[in-house]
Amino acid sequence: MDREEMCRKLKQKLNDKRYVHSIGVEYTAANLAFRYGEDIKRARIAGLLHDNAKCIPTEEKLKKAVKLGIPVNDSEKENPDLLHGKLGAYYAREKYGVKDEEILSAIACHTTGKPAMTLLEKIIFVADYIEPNRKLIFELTEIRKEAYIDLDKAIIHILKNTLDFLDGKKAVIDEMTEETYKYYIKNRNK
Ligand code: DGI
Ligand code: FE
Ligand code: FE
Repeated sequence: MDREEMCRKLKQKLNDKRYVHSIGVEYTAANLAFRYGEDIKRARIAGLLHDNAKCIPTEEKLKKAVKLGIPVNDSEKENPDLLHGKLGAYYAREKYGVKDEEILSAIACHTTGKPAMTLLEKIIFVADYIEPNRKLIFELTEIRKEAYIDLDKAIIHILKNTLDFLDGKKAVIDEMTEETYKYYIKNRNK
């Protein structure tokens, strides 16, 4: 499927704000790909499609994941919006014709990250957070700079902010978010 067709389809699935965000992640991922030597086309596709399942109603996300045989953990049951990455990877394959497993896995893990991410996974994780349409969240200006200097440092900074934010609102923290943070504290730039 070419980009134009992907965009047409995506636009039907997302609200305007989410669509604009997706285009922002596409271009930011392309920029990070220039900087770190990732394939630009793959970075763009993963960025464009990363949130394709975001606008499915919350309870539907859970129902669809169960129906499709996607493993659902306790924190995802509690907060089914966390499933939009895994569902998004499924739809990218089935509805957008993406066959590249690395693109699919970058979509699947973009919300929590995971230990030992590939370069493409890291790029999507960071691009999602720093893209230009994001409202100015805490320390975003710094994180944007870091992203182009030291990608792992930016990942740690993003996870730290997310964990603090979730702690502050007493949200259930997914074990993968926690594990990713611990992993990158220990294994930064290894
Ligand atoms: O889909 P986006 O809004 O572009 O970004 P995202 O996929 O990173 O999702 C961000 C949301 O996910 C944000 O509200 C924080 C939340 N989140 C990230 N990790 C966890 C989490 N929520 C819970 N409950 N637990 C987590 O571990
Ligand atoms: Fe997302
Ligand atoms: Fe996003």
